[in-house]
Amino acid sequence: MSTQNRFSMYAFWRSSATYRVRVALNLKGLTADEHAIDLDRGEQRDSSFLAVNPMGAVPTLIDAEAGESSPPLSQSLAILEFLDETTPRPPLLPSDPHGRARVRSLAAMLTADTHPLVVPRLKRYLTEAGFDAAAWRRWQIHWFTTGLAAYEQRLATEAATGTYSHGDAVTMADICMASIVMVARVFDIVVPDVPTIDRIMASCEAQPAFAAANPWRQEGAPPKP
Ligand SMILES: N[C@@H](CCC(=O)N[C@@H](CS)C(=O)NCC(=O)O)C(=O)O
Repeated sequence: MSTQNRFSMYAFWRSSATYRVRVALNLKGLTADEHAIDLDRGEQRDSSFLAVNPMGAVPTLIDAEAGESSPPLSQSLAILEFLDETTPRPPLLPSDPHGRARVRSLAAMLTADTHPLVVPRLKRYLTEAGFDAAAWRRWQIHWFTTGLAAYEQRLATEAATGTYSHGDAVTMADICMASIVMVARVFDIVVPDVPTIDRIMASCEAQPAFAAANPWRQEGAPPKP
C-alpha cells in the first residue's frame, strides 16, 4: 500500500496564511507533508520556488490527485474553499448566502486588508526605503491594531456573532481571525480592548485543530522565548 500523502504543502512555521490551511486540514481530518520555505532566509524568492508560486509566498498546496494541467494551489482562502468543496464536513462556511457573505467579508478584513501590510516582502521594501526597526514595529502595531479593532467592532455590534465569529460553529472567519492573532503574538504584539476576539480566540485554541496549528509547535520553529 502506498504511504504517499495526497497533499504536500510549501510552508513556514510562523506563516499566518499557512496557519489557516493547517487549521482547515486539521478540522477536516486531512494532512499535508510540509516542505519548509524559510522566509527569513529569502527562500521564497529562489527561482525554484518562484516556478511553483510566482508570488513568492506560502502556503502553496500540491494535490497529488490533481491532473497534470492543474497548477499548484495558492492563496490561503482559495485553498480553504477548495478543501471545503472537496471535503465538506465540517463546513467552513454557513449554508445561507447572507451568512456566507458575512463570513467571507470578515475573513477579507484580515486576509486582504490587514495581513498584506505586515508580510516580509513589505518589510523588505520599507527597510530599503529607510524604515529602521522602530519604524517597522510602529507600522506592525498600527496595522495589526487597525485590522483587529475593526473586526472587534463588527463582532461586538452584529447580531450574527455567537460562540464564534458567525454563529456557534467555527467558520473561515475564525480561522482567519486566529491566524492574525497568532502571528501578532509571534511578534510579541498584543492588541488591547478586543474582548470578543479574546473570547472567541480562547474557544478556538481549546480545539485540537487550532492547537495543533500553533506556530510554535511547527517544525522549524525556534524555542519559544
Ligand atoms: N494572500 C496570500 C498571502 C500569502 C503570503 O503573503 N504569505 C506570506 C507568509 S504568511 C509569505 O509567504 N510572504 C513572503 C514575503 O512576503 O516575502 C494568502 O492568503 O495565501
